[in-house]
Amino acid sequence: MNHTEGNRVSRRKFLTVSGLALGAGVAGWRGYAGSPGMGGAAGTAPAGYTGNSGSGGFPHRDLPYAPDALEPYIDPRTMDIHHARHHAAYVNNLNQALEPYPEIRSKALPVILGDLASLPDDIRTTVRNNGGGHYNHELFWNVMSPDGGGEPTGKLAEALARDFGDFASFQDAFSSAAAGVFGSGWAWLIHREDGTLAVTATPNQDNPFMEGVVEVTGAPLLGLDVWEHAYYLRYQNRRGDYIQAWWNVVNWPFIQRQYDLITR
Ligand code: MN3
Repeated sequence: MNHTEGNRVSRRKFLTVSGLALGAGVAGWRGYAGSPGMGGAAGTAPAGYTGNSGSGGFPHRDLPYAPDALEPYIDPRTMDIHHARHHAAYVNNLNQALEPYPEIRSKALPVILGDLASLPDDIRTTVRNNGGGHYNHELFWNVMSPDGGGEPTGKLAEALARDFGDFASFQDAFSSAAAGVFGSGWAWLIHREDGTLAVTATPNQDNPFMEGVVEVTGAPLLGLDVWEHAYYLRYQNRRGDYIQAWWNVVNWPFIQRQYDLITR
């Protein structure tokens, strides 16, 4: 592909992704989340693109596998506490904050997170922290699998090679970003609005949808939780060991499906 063609494709992708991630109404996200192939492992609901279709608030879905399924890389007690307590608290706090605001609550979560500036002052920080927390964790459970590890194939593999040189270089960049988070936060592989892939990191529960909050925005494809609650029981202070072990559970087929949907 020559340079001109590349630019044209990037512009088309920009329109697609910005429509899905940030600019469009709920329908765009619902359509995306409901597309074939978006189901997570074990037939769970579409993940990572949390839509809220009911009046009861955002649902806290079950893990898509048993808490001990990611052994020996992540221990079951960590998985259980992380999902049933930490993640549940984010969901509850988010729903509580949005309870008086049914119009906001009816939107898909990426749409809400993409425009935090438009929220009422009294809930903006709560939604940033807990909406981010909910989104990030739902994605996190689904980018992992007991059948994980290895490398991606197809269009995603080509894009990683295009933007990072090769898979190993991408992995190094991602691991370095995760290791470099000071305190609590996340490392990300994102699809940027110009069509390129990038590795970023965010503090706390911020995520790449948060226009005006994070430096580099995009649609998150892969996220790694490096809060101590994600690894301390087994790894204590050895975050680097956790990061290296985690590659063994990365669910590349799921991530590839998301990438294919974003870029089709
Ligand atoms: Mn966490």
